[in-house]
Amino acid sequence: MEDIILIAVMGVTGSGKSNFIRHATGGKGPKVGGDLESCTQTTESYTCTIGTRTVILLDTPGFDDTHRGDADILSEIAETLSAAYKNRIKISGIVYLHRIKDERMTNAIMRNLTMFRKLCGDDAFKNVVLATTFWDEMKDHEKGERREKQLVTERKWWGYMASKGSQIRRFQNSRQSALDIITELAGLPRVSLQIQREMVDDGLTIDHTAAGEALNKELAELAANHASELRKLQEDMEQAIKDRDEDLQKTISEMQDEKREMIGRLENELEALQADRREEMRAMEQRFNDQLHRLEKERRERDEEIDGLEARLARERLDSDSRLQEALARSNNLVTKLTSEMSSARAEDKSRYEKTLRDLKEQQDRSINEGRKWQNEIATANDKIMELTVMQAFARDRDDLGERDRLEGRIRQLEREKEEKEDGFWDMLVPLTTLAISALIL
Ligand SMILES: Nc1nc2c(ncn2[C@@H]2O[C@H](COP(=O)(O)OP(=O)(O)OP(=O)(O)O)[C@@H](O)[C@H]2O)c(=O)[nH]1
Ligand SMILES: [Mg+2]
Repeated sequence: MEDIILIAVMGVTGSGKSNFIRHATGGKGPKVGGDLESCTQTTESYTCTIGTRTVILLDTPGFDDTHRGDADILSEIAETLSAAYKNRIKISGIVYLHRIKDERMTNAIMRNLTMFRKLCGDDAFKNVVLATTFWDEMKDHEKGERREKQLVTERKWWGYMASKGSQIRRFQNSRQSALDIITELAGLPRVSLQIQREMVDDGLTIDHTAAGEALNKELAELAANHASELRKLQEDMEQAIKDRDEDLQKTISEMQDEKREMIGRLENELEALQADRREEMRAMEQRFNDQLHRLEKERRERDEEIDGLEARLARERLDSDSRLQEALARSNNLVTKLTSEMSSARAEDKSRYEKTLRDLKEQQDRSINEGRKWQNEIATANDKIMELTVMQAFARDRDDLGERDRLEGRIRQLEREKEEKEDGFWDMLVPLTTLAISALIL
């Protein structure tokens, strides 16, 4: 598993996580959302390759998701990360995204950030890239730069993480930019995250992890605030009843309903955080395990295919070597034969023998030179074929059929060119034999 790189992508809804992964995977990644609605509902993994290494990218739903509660999202992210850890895959890095065009650090952004920090733990901050998105939509670039600076300066925003080794980057909404960030993280020593250690090594349930406790505290505070506002509304209601102000009673009643609904939602969330999720954990672990097996199988097949090609190319080289040596050996025999015949030939035939021998030698030299040149050319073509075959295997693994077919076309073209060169070379060897024959019937 050492050459499998695991990178998680996190950030609030709409910060561009799925978009980042789509760029990294060359368009094969997740669906990206519109501007307002959150799009990614569950943690999904996608793969891309860097050189010959497979990278698993985890696309996570952002907190303050419009469809689900934060407790549910935290649980799901925690389960996925734990499943990876249980499968002995350590994290190479986390990309945390933030829209540079956001004017304010909203509650949602701050809650997301708090959860993220608790989930990582201080030791993992050196494996974090804090990246800003939407630079292409910042008309006032200097404003963006000022905001970025402020993000890094404020300890409660990115400052603390940056002081612990997190890198600050700008995502330029391009494939290269995504790959640059991934490559940087892929080169780092791997780490485990605090939530992984808490859940897997210490056997804690989500509500007892640092991130879970932080969320629990926040949800309980919010619920308490709403409850106190509800009490205040009750007092207002009693007053409105005394005043027989029916309009006000109606308004207050609506506000009370709203508050009760909010409290109900928060209580559900608090409950969700404490729910027994062992089944989900096991299912997630199995999913991760299946994915790893699939990757392993793909890699084995890829290795076999490449080994097969390597063996074929080596055989071809050996064949051509021995064919060339054979032709030269035959013509050497002829040289010996002609030389010995010449010594006993009549004086008037000697010059014909000499000429044939000269031609034969010249042809031999040319064949040796051309042979070397040809073999170099074939070796270069074979290297290229090998490189393209590896690229093609990776394109196939990531279902990039367009790229796979394009590479297939180039490989076939190279094979054809190689064949033509080969035919040309053997044609060039013919005079060695022809000369020999004409010499024989001398
Ligand atoms: N112009 C521009 N658009 C971006 C950038 N990053 C993301 N977007 C767009 O912003 C929208 C939301 O992006 P997503 O990648 O779906 O956001 P997300 O973080 O995955 O959101 P959730 O799945 O809801 O958590 C999409 O329409 C993206 O195309 C960027 O750097 N520049
Ligand atoms: Mg998404």
